[in-house]
Amino acid sequence: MSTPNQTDRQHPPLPPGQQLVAVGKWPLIGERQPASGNQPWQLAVSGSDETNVHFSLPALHKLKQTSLNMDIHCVTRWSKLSVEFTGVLLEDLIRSLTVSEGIEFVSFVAQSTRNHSTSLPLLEAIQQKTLIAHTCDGQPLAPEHGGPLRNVVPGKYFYKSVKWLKAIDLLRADRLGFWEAESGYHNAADPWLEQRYMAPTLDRRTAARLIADRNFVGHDLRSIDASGRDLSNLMAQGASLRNANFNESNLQDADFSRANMSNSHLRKTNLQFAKLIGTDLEGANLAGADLRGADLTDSSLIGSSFCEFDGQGRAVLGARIDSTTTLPRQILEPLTPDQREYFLAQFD
Ligand SMILES: Nc1nc2c(c(=O)[nH]1)N[C@H]1C(S)=C(S)[C@@H](COP(=O)(O)O)O[C@H]1N2
Ligand SMILES: [Mo]
Repeated sequence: MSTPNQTDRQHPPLPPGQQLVAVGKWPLIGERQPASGNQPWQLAVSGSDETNVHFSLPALHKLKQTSLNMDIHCVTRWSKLSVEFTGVLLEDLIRSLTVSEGIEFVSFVAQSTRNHSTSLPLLEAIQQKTLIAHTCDGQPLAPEHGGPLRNVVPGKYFYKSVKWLKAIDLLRADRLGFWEAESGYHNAADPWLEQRYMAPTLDRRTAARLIADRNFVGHDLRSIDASGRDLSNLMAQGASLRNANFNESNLQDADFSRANMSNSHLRKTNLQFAKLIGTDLEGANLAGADLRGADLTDSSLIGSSFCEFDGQGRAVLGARIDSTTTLPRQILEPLTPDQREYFLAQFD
């Protein structure tokens, strides 16, 4: 399978497992503001034969400008179609430079307290039409979305697009980005191939022991397979359970307070009286889960699913809630419209 480019629309409009945000919505993901400093804004480029290469914003505006229309696909399963970014193509930016011998990768580095970055093979970044963008839909890029400058990479999950871009490092060896290292997000990030996560790092013996003990507290159990298990009363406060598979498991009375369960698989799980307080459930699938008595106070639900629909838009596998479910209405706000409607129909 190949990655479609912007003019190739024979593919379905949405990559697998993605759902559309409401018109006009653009969720904020990850860091919310740049680290202070870098005023007036400067973009540094390393890895060329020239020394000390910097571009000010006015200097970037003097280079050839390109506008491209792209679809945003977040790894946490929300998509926003047709956003127009304007700026300088990476290809045009580095054309004026002599890239040093042996360079094969590019790292995009943010002005960020955690030194946020992401990387790609240089050739791929160029082929994907990576843009150093200062303008979005005709307006200066908003600070919360990375203004004054971010890179955008059409055709990759959006974590390859770094907000508050301060440096482009041309490298001989790859340097894994923040989310790729921290969360196990796939380094290739092709949404059409659903390259969301690298292979699990957890060994099976450890996983089996933790499952037997029903104690996940504070552990890093990304991508663990705990499907079809009896895990009632599981203790999992603060655990990292990104992409964990709990499909059809019994999680009655489990405590997932403050756990990271983004993109976890909770289809048809029994979550009766489970504590999902302050839990990150972004992109999680809870279709058909039993949430009676469960507490979802302060959980984060960007891109989460609670219901599957048939071809006619009828709810076929909805999560079960009732008056004993604690689900404050404001936490439903970031759900996609069809998912929200499913709940609102339950409340009536
Ligand atoms: N500096 C910085 N850039 C970042 C992130 C971040 O946390 N810090 N998160 C990434 C992720 S995971 C996504 S989905 C997009 C979100 O961009 P948005 O907040 O404009 O929607 O930014 C990407 N770039
Ligand atoms: Mo993301």
